[in-house]
Amino acid sequence: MTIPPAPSGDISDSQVFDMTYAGQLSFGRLPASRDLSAIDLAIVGIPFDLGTTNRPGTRLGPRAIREQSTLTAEFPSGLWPWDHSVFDRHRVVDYFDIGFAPGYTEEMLTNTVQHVSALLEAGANVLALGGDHMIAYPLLQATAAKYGPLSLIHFDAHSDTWDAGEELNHGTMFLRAAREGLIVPEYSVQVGMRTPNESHGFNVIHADRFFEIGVEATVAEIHRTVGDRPAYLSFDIDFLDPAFAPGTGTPVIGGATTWQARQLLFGLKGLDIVGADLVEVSPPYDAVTNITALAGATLAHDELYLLGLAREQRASQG
Ligand SMILES: [Mn+2]
Repeated sequence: MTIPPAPSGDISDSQVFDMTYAGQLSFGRLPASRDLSAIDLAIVGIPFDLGTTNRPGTRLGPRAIREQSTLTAEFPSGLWPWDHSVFDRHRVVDYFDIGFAPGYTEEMLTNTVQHVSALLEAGANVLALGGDHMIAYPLLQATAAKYGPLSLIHFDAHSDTWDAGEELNHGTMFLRAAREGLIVPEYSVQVGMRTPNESHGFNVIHADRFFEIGVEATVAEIHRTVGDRPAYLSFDIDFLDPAFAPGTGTPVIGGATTWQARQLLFGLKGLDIVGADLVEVSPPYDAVTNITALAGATLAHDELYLLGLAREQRASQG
């Protein structure tokens, strides 16, 4: 028999690409890059879970989201039902994970600020994958340094504005960020809360009220509150009901469906979203089904579209 010729080319070979269950593990099959001269949108993983007050495991979140993202990114025409592919209109890369020594929280904070600041200074926008919600704090530090005090658009079961003085964890960072002037409560909206806390001046749309007024009125209220101010979009996967997202550290029943979550995100078109995160996916509690990571990957992919549309809007406004 004849021995076939040696294969040529690299591992981006289309046959490998077509296999959703195999191949290179990056968000949406994107190229891995840290070339700051050629990035519009960067996916940045922050595998940190020392800020959680209950069950850990979100350090494994970025990798699990990347794995499920091969399903959301397999269609060349884009993620349904968006009318384009964000990958066609922007240079999107997977910047991969922020490194830090396990146990050294200060190092995570410093390294996150440094990397994200460098990306923002180079003109890119960042979608961060958690990690627990505490990672939003260094992200807000870097983003506010670039864009000024921010509106926060926050989906979550918890308000994360617990008053614990200087203590920084995944339930306190938004009050601390407000006190430090990184975010402005009056121009910020928190949606989905179903745990008790003071509002601290934020516009809080509790889960009960959201179910009462629905997606459309909630979207309208977000637009009214945020206006044309630069906004940071923070999505805690426990905004979803545990039926849709069991794989998270602090689940609370009575949350939204994945469909409602996506409708809410579609409704944010037109807002000047300059930074975003998707946090609190904890794969150890997501065993067998991976549905939490799939929800996380899909919602993160939606957030990427919002970041891209906001870039186009800023460009057209000169
Ligand atoms: Mn949270």
